[in-house]
Amino acid sequence: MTATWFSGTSSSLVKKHLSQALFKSLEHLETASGFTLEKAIRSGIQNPDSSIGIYAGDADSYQVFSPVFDPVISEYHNFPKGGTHVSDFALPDLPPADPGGKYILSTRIRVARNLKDYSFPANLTLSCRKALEKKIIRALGLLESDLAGEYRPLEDVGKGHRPEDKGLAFEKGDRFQDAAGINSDFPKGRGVFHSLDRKLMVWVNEEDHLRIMSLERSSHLSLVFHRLCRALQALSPRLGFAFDHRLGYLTSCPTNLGTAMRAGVHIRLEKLDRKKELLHGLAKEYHLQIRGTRGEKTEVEDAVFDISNAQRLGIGEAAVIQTLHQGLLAIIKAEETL
Ligand code: CIR
Repeated sequence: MTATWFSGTSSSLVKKHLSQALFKSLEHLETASGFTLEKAIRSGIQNPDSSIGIYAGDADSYQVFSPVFDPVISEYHNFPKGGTHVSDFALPDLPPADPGGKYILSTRIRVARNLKDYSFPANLTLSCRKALEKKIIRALGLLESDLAGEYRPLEDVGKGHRPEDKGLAFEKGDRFQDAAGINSDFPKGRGVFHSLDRKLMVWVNEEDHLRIMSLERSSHLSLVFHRLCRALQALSPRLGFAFDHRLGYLTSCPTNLGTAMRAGVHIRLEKLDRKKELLHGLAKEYHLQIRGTRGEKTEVEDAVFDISNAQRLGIGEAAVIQTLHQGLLAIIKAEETL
């Protein structure tokens, strides 16, 4: 299978940066938790239409297989050789980007986190995934005041047709994650935590150990961000997140490295919907990514766009939010001018 892939036509970054000779020089290596290069690139091999094609099975993968990860990361993130990543959560209060609530429907900021002492989801056994889930549930149970909430195992969500379960569950991963091993034993060992007001949500054992999300129906970016920071401050010392001075927070997919953060809004832009080149120009200027209403690879419905940061590695969290804020102000101004 690997040999056919090397002579095939996949346009993934891993295919571009992994020669057969490099594969041969690394194929005998194993990370601390027994992850191999063959496992790391399985998704790219089984899905030749992958854009990246490689996943990490633990924090050590980024060291042991750095001759292939590094060029993939450099190209995807436009990250220079020898670059470093410094976190910076010191964001001042910002006024809401759309105080009248005319355009922005909601704001959502999520970060991915993995625990440094556990295999990442592509390399987890069922017993390890369950032990990890227990440890995370304990830490989530210690969240206080407005962050306190309830954990629901994914196996139970939807059972009993509780109306409050609506919108809670996450789906089984796609074929790329499936081939990487991320879906193994799904839905066991997975679940969702939510604060009582549902402004904090945590997915446990999806593509990363934790996907921590702060969200609300407003355009108040700094308020949403500061809630997320409070959750991170409480969870981080209890869980010990994998962080590298060069690559930032370590994630299953190299596209999420660095801040591991996606901060975005749902915004209705009826006029810019008919002037897409103007919208895409502004997005480029402010390093933003435009997606369809329901996320990656979906259509724009009712002129509602999902606009979020495109930069993640080599930039601090506060700078990402400030750039998003400035970009949204510019986009709203353009919509109003049209
Ligand atoms: C791929 O290589 O296409 C998949 N493993 C998904 C990569 C993550 N998403 C992305 O590039 N935006």
